Amino acid sequence: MKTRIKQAVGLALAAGFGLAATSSAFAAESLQDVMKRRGLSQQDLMAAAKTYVPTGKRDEFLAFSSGGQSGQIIVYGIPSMRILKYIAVFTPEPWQGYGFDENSKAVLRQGNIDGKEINWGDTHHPAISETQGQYDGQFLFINDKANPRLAVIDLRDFETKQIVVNPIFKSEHGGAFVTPNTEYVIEAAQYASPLENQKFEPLTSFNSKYRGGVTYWKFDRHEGRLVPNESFSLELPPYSQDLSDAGKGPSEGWSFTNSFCSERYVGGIEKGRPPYEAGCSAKDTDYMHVVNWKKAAELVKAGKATKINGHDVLPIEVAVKEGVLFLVPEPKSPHGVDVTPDGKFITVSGKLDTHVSVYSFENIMAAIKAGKFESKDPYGIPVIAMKDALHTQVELGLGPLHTQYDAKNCVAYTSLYVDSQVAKWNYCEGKVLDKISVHYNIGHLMTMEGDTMAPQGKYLVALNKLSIDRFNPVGPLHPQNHQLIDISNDKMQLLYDMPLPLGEPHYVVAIKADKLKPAVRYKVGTDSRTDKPHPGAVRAGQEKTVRNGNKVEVFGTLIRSHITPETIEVEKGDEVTIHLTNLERAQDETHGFTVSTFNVHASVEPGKTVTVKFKADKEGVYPYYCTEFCSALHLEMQGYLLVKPKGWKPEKDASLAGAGYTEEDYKKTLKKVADTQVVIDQVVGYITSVNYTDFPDVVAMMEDAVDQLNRTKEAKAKHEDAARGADWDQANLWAEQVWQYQVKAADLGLRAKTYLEQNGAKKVE
Ligand code: CUK
Ligand code: CUA
Repeated sequence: MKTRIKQAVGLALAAGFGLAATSSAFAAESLQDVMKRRGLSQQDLMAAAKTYVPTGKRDEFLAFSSGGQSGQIIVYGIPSMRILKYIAVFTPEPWQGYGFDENSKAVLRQGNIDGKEINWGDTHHPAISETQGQYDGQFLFINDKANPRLAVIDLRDFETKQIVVNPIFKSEHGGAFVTPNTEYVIEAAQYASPLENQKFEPLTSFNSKYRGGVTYWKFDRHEGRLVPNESFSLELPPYSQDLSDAGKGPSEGWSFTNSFCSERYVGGIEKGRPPYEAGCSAKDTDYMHVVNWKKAAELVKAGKATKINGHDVLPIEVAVKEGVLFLVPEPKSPHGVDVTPDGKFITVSGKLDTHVSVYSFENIMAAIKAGKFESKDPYGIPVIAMKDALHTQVELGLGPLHTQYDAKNCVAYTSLYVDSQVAKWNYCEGKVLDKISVHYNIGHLMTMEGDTMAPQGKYLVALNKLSIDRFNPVGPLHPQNHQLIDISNDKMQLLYDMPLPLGEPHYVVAIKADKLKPAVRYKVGTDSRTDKPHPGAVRAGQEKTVRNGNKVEVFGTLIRSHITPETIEVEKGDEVTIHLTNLERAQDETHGFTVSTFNVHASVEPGKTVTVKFKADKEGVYPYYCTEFCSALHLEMQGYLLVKPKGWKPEKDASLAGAGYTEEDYKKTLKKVADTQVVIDQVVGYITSVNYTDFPDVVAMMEDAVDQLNRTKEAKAKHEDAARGADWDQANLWAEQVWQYQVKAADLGLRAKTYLEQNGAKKVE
């Protein structure tokens, strides 16, 4: 019997800790042998050594990549390039229950536009919250270009907490970019449209009635939410606004937004006019918008804004009069606009120009101060001459797009889309330092914390649009290719190709992993989407089912390996709401929950309470079960939803058929229970002999174990009672239940013991 217990416990232990196996079979093979067998060069080996993260070890940086059209965020480690998580943002994600339980649905549905459900997003630019221009690791923001929206993710649990819809745009692109203390999250429009909601204007009124803009979303760091009624926008001309960046250091308080198609061309090939791409790149220059957002915010506070769709919009006229909006010409069809770490310069890449242009913030300010403008645009906005604003221009190659910065002074990296290269260059002196080829058609690139005031250097990731023949073919739709490049030396070195098979990622940001402090469990009864106590939460023993008219509300719990309640009986047509609280406190003890055919699913992490809701609109028997392999008796984490015809009554007393257990069986079970208790006592003896109270994770595991053991009392009383009445079925099954609780307690105890041994627990006297 004891072996059986040990096996059960050992199984759980192995599952929990993933015991590493070492094989001596490979010891006979030398490194040279492996290189030969696999056709690896010295350089391959060097690259492998720079990226390989041994089992059990962790990455130095965590990257948050836009998931493109998947509407999600992809989290991976650097340098290993191992994918760690998908964060569901604008798209339902069944594993995490996102969009399949009521609490996450409430977040997803905040993204409805004019009452329409939207179940996808085109994510482009993630941004990590900053304090004094440096990543603080608290929050993450990301935009949806297609349906102009912005989302907030809390990095304490990596969950999406809020989606806001832009009140005046119909598309957007220049977001999310944060101000140096995350007072605001910047989001600029892309394709101009009338700002009033559901307003039709013909394209012939493009110049007069269509508008672009930039929105400054107020962020409440304490609440961890954007505050729509303290947010505002600046009306901009119908130039297609593109990317944005916030000033920092000397340029703090200002922001910069690119544009393309400032020709305001509206196509019309159907009417014999030249197509968009011809009309939108006719002029040699477009405009960079230069905005004093600090002063704009004050003007809005002072009541100078106009309400459009209930949202504060500062009109162009007011912005010009008050001196908060200026334009600077930039070479043809620019894309990235990237402020240098010292905040002194702004790098702009013109897609159709071979140069990057480095603008000097000081020069721009001098021109503004002197009132030195070369002209006004058709909307009356003063235009600063390019030559007055420029610091330098550097010829890099074909199709420069985006720029990131190095830890080394004045060193920048720019992606060259057409050349499929990364250029390393010096923006202070205006010279090229190195180039490396990537595969193929690079869009964004990213260095570690490379858009902050304190870039970390070390690695660069090239986000290649195409992978063509790099990977094993998987049909006409190819993965994207994120290539890891070592930038710690003068020459860049390509280290690794990572296929990314989810959406088309645009931008990615990477933060030092030790800046993140994610939780491992929730306070019991938390609604993780509001961060507040969930009204449907109950503690162990308080589970109940409440009927109110045709509404049935279940307050249930989950703990290894049991769903309470085990049966839910309703009538056809009832509206069923099931709240589930995961009572576990152990790390990584998630339970899932689904009910057959009702399209609901919840992922219930330790401490979380989640609600699923559906209409029981068809009669029948529907199993529900835990969907995560959470313990050896996971499959037994089950129950039945019985949907009865209206007014149904049982024909006779519905006692369940007997299983035919004997007194002998009962005694065997009692022996098993006694043996298990010995194991538990030994483990408890060890744990209490060391300083276990110094380890919060162990304390949490012990609380869970005690919870389990406390439950044996009631079951014990029941089996003893049944035995007195010689009801051996009941006696044996309740004794088995005692053993179930013991096994779970023993499993937790052994996990705790291993943890203590591995983390240097000390004997106490
Ligand atoms: S964008 Cu896609 S490559 Cu949306 Cu930042 Cu440049
Ligand atoms: Cu809980 Cu499987």
